[in-house]
Amino acid sequence: HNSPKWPNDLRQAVEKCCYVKQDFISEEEESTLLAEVEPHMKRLRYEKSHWDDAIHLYREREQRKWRDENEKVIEKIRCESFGPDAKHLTHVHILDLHKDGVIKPHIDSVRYCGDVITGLSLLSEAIMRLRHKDDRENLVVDLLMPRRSLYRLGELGRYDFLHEVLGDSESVWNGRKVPRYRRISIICRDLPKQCNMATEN
Ligand code: AKG
Repeated sequence: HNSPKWPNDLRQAVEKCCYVKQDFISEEEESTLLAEVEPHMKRLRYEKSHWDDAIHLYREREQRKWRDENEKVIEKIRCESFGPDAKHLTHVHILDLHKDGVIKPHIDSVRYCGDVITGLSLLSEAIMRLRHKDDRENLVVDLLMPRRSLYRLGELGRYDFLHEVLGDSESVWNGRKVPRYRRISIICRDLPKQCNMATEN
């Protein structure tokens, strides 16, 4: 996607606020998170999306309280991805994407999320594709998210780019087929800006 149509510095700007950190958690940390998350997930059915939904074949839940060892991991995510003054959403979003599931291009509503979306990829690697809202075909950045990596989507990349998680058939990285298995993401966000402004309205 090295299109010549990228305006000056836009690519560097988006890569600065949207990135992946490999091996962000250990195998043991992944297992400990899964041990807490899996029993809840297994009780839920995978949902097929409605016509206007961005996600296909998923199940999800929100969690506020974590076992101590997992709370430390959640803290580590927040420390990495947010500034010191961030106002965090207290609940963490757990999204279980079926191996045939996809997340279609979307921008998270400003009603539900502030400047940053950040998460861990458990169980499977996957590719996240960012597409600029004004030129979805040419201004495209792919992020490879290996198993146990952290991704951060912030600021410019969160507001001006749609993001999606590719399905198995589309997942190719530098000519290598990236098998997309079932993937669980553990996602932290900050408070929507409107929440911060609520007292002014
Ligand atoms: C979102 O929360 O807007 C996503 O697209 C989730 C991405 C993920 O599964 O990590």
